[in-house]
Amino acid sequence: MTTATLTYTPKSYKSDLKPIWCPGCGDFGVLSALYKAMAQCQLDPNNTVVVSGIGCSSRLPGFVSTYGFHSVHGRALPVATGIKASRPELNVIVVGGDGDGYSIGGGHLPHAARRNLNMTYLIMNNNTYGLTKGQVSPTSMIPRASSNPKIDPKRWRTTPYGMVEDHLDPLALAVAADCSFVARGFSYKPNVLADILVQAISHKGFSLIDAFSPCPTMNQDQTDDYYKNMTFDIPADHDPSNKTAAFALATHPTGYPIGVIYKHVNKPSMQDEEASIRGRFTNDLTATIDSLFRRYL
Ligand SMILES: Cc1ncc(C[n+]2csc(CCOP(=O)(O)OP(=O)(O)O)c2C)c(N)n1
Ligand code: SF4
Repeated sequence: MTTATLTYTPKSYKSDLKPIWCPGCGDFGVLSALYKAMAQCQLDPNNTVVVSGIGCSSRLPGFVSTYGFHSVHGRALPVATGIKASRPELNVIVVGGDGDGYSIGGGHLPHAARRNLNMTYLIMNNNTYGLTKGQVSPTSMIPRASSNPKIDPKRWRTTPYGMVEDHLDPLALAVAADCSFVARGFSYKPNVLADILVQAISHKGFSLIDAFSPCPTMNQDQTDDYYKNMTFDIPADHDPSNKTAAFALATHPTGYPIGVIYKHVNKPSMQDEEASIRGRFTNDLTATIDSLFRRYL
């Protein structure tokens, strides 16, 4: 498509509200990638809804000029599922933080993967609860308490003696749940993230993108430099349809791969299955009515 034929540009999706995130917050980069991806997909704002939970990152729907739903902490996926199930023609994009999506809302993720509704879930992963002042989230990387870490209590105010729980790996969880599209992005690479988003939005089924998005105010350990040093591009010969290879990448021992990790094409969605029931039910009903007519007329 040439630029001249484009109806929507990234600017078309900007709302009148200015983001109130802290200077240096990674969520700015994620938002700019989302604008670019929406323009590349030429999503009609009148047919698009952005749904979020609660958190700094969950403010995002306010900054996008589509329909939006700033819902309840951890409940973005159920709200989005209801919207997509009742209005399948809408483009549904779900956004939020790692606390929102993997902690209080974590139980919804495998079920969204099972239903495989055609929507995209973009998590801004800053490895902490930003809005509520830096408590540990399920992806926090603070040392374990038993390793007697020297943790600066001013930096990690609610965890001065270290973590008492293990952290979880959201990408491994998503691959294990057979989420039909699993990817990782990084807010400091907005063009790469935009490209991943385009692939996710174009994918038929439920797509999860975990995008590292530094929180310089509450997490001074996972900084932009940390993510820059710890991330690497997925090797060109990686086959995302290979679940075993995807799992190995998702659980890489020394770094975090950026790109599409896993893709299950042609996985049926709940709506495909329901359509098939509807067809069979109509046939059965017609046959029953026919036989009743034959018997009594
Ligand atoms: C039911 C409920 N429990 C707790 C809270 C408090 N709360 C609001 S946002 C938040 C965590 C936000 O962290 P995250 O989802 O990672 O988003 P971030 O702010 O880091 O972008 C919590 C615990 C709430 N609003 N509702
Ligand atoms: S507290 Fe962290 S996540 Fe929230 S706006 Fe500030 S930098 Fe971003």
